[in-house]
Amino acid sequence: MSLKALIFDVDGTLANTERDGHLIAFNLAFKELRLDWAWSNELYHQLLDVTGGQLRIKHYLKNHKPEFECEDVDAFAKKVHGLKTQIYVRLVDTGAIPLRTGVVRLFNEAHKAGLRLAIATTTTPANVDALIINTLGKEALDWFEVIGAGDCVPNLKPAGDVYRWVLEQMNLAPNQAIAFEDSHNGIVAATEAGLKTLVTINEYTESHNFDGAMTVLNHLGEPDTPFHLITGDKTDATYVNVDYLKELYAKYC
Ligand code: XBP
Ligand code: MG
Repeated sequence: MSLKALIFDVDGTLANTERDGHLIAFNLAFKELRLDWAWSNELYHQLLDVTGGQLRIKHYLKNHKPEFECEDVDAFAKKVHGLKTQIYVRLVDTGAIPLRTGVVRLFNEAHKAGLRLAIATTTTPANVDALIINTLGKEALDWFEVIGAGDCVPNLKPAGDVYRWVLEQMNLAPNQAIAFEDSHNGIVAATEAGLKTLVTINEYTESHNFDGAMTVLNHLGEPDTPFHLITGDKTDATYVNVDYLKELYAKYC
């Protein structure tokens, strides 16, 4: 067996979309709907334990606004979330959210090396398209053979469904690919699908448990911006490139 594919999470892994996009969009949607809710960064940090925007809204209602009167919680969450998605896409369309360190370089190198690329996320498909188009250009959508998003499977992460779905679409076994994640829920999902994972942390996930990760880094790094190894075997690599991925693959997959 050899390494054939790289499967990327989106939120928190490709870009800091949670802090710079989703949180802002949720709050703007609340305002537009005249809800006197304002999620702070601290609260959002906690709410991120629940993946998926609609589920997050319902969780918030149940646990933080039990007095809120609503006949049909599902329909209400859908309405708020629909508006939030429109606002999020508009925000991404302004170019406000760059990709994280090393992401563009790694996509290019992997693409050139013939590795197959895919996405496995719990977010809404329109959000993924907007991020890719606005950071890499429309043609980059074709770099991703499969985009598995929140609408493809019944159970969101930490369930392994989206990773299993992506592997099935690509006709790959789990030990032919590597997953890229930033969160505990993400690594649990990838591991449940049988994948080995490289983790890049961010401000919301730095204290998460990443047991089972091949390696945990602060970011993917660049030739002039080395990554910081948080956990994992020592390596001569200073940034994540195809050679380093092959080194990890040979050791763990
Ligand atoms: C991402 C999420 C998403 C986003 C919001 O998790 O939990 O819910 O916060 O997206 P992961 P939507 O990075 O593990 O895929 O509002 O479109 O659901
Ligand atoms: Mg994530």
